[in-house]
Amino acid sequence: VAMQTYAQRAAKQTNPAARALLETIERKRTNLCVSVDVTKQADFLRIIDTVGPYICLVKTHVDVIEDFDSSVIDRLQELSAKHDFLIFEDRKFADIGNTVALQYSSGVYKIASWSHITNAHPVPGPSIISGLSSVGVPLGRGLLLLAEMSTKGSLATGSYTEEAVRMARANRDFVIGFIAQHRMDGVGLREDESSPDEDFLVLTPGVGLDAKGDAMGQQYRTPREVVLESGCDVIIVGRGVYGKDNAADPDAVRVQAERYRAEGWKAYQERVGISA
Ligand code: UP6
Repeated sequence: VAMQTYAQRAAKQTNPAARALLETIERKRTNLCVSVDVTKQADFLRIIDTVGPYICLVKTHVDVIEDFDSSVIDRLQELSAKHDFLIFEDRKFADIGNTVALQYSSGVYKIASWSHITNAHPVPGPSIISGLSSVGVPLGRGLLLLAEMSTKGSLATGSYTEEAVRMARANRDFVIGFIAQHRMDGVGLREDESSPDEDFLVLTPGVGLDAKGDAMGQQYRTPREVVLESGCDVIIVGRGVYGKDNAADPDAVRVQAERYRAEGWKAYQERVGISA
């Protein structure tokens, strides 16, 4: 699967969010997702308007926006239509099925009503997928399981990662892939199980070209390491694009978004053997 083009893979997806994401990647020739972790809605919307042309997906943490009101979601959806990208609320659900169904559908944010893709920790077991899918499947949404994390000392390794993949395999209508650091095809198969014809999307945070990490355990790898060497499909970049001094300067943000888009796409072309 890692050798196939995004277009070839799009055609085989049955989940609408997975298909739309792969089609968007192919149409816009970008596997860049920008993570916009800022606390003011004006900054949030300005950065998204700037990076919009260069991304397939925007990743949000809406609960860090201090001056949040529902108009932020209206604007976000307008930008999604204007620039042709999907929306991924990085909610990292982690509770029992009944609670996550409420958190996903209700409350201040009503995530399921606007976020094409969201994610969950597999730690509660398969019931977290049942809870979220009861809300998300009728809306055509997709779920990513956190099979690995980018942070130093992460506990999501080994048999935990393998069980996450097994949970995904059992829920292919809703689970479209993983937040992980490597491709997961065939991971966790028992000896008596034959290799299924499966295509999980792998979206990878912890991507940076200028830093190796931060002071709080984050670890960065380059787009080339992530896409070419580890076979991941989408690079998720936050502070590398808007970080430190850039956030207020749209030109600086644009330059970084173009740079990460180019690096991610070059690594993909090399992986599937397309000459630039
Ligand atoms: N994120 C990680 N690592 C994970 C999972 N999620 O960094 O394993 C998320 C963070 C943040 C973004 O919540 O929103 O990806 C990374 O931001 P950065 O590029 O600024 O470090």
